[in-house]
Amino acid sequence: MISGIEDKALELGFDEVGFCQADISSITSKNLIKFIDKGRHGEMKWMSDNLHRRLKPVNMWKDAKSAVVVLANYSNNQNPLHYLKKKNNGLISLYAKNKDYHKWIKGRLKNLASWTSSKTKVEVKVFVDTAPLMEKPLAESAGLGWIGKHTNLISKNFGNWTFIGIMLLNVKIFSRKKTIKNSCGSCSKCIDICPTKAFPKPYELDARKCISYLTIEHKSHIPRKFRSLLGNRIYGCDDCLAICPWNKFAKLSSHIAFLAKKELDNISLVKLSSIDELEFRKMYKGSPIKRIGRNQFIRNVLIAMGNSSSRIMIPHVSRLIYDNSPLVRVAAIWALGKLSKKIFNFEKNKNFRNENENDVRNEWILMHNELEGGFKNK
Ligand code: B12
Ligand code: SF4
Ligand code: SF4
Repeated sequence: MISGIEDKALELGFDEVGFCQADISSITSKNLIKFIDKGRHGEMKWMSDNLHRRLKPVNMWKDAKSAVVVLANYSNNQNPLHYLKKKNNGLISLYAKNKDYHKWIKGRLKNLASWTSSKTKVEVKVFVDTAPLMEKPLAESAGLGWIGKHTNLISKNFGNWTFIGIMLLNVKIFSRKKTIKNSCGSCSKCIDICPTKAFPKPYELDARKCISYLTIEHKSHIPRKFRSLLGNRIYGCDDCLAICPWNKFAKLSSHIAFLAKKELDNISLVKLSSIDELEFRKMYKGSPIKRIGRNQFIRNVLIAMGNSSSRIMIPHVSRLIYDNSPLVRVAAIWALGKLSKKIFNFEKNKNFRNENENDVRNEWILMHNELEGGFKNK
């Protein structure tokens, strides 16, 4: 049975397959509790709400005995770190430059599940990210890689650029692969490069400080202390993965669905700042970016514009001071303050009195104080 499932999974397009018991160690469960207790999940309320279910796969499905774990390679041979210097362009993390991986993986896992049920009497259930199984520890137990200091799974076949998918079964099957020894050694490149210092310790992440969380999961205003650190990253962040020396094993993905779409790759911030709701939905149809909606996306674009030090941005940022969304207006005020004190003061004099939203009024005041407190601008 085991080789049949493996062959079928590879035939469906997955790049690697492993098997393990449907269980995670008690240390992993305890660490998940610590993570939640410390509030490191931030606004991702589903994590605390589903805590009990996530502690063990059997809490999700009581009959679960083993797990089929699949990897999908999404490397497009780009080094995202090179694009950080292109300050007038928005940097979208590698995983989001084309199709939504949830759909890609889920579709194939469902096919694998139907195939398995048709060939055997085994019962199966599939999980991808949206269902909150602990995927990385299962992938590690299945011998597909090790969890690095940056908290992600590293594969000796594909480096850092893999998605994980899981299918649970109600029968026991044993892994044929040995677990892979953690090979981080004394390296600390991922910890050192993190722009927001999101790792309290190696192997621990405070999601609230991670740019991936701030740009995607955090729905309200990005806390002021992180805004400058975002640089031109407008959706997710790849720095800790991209710096990892084990990317020497990365290979170009054979899945067209994950290769960077030209129109989503390093687009001009000016162009992005002008898109309305309809254009946003059209542009990001089928992409994970669509999930955050136009206002949150423009919020991120504006923070990047504020970080660009580029005067060509000023008229485009000024226009968004008049946007209907308070989320957008706050980010526009911040960006304008970063780009030009003179135009900031002009717009403030024009708009402050008429502003009804407290958050937006507050941003005018905070930025004004920041500029009067010695902020230098050309
Ligand atoms: C929530 C989540 C996030 C959060 C939190 C990230 C994180 N490291 O947990 C945010 C939004 C920040 C995020 C970002 C990213 N994510 Co994400 N994310 C998830 C999700 C849905 C759940 C992960 C989870 O349970 N985290 C909770 C914590 C507790 O887990 P953990 O970090 O693994 O914690 C372990 C250890 O670090 C340690 N530990 C942690 N905290 C503490 C605290 C103490 C005190 C102690 C002692 C120990 C300890 O013990 C824990 C248990 O083993 C998974 C999918 C899934 N269902 O598993 C995808 C997943 C992990 N993400 C993925 C990806 C691709 C990303 C990004 C690369 C996307 C991007 N480019 O922007 C970044 C990477 C950032 C990073 N360095 O991790 C992939 C990773 C694939 C892989 N090869 O590992 C996954 C598996 C999705 C998938 N199906 O492929 N993600
Ligand atoms: S994804 Fe970026 S912000 Fe998040 S931990 Fe890695 S380097 Fe830090
Ligand atoms: S950069 Fe170094 S420490 Fe971080 S995950 Fe890669 S090998 Fe491990």
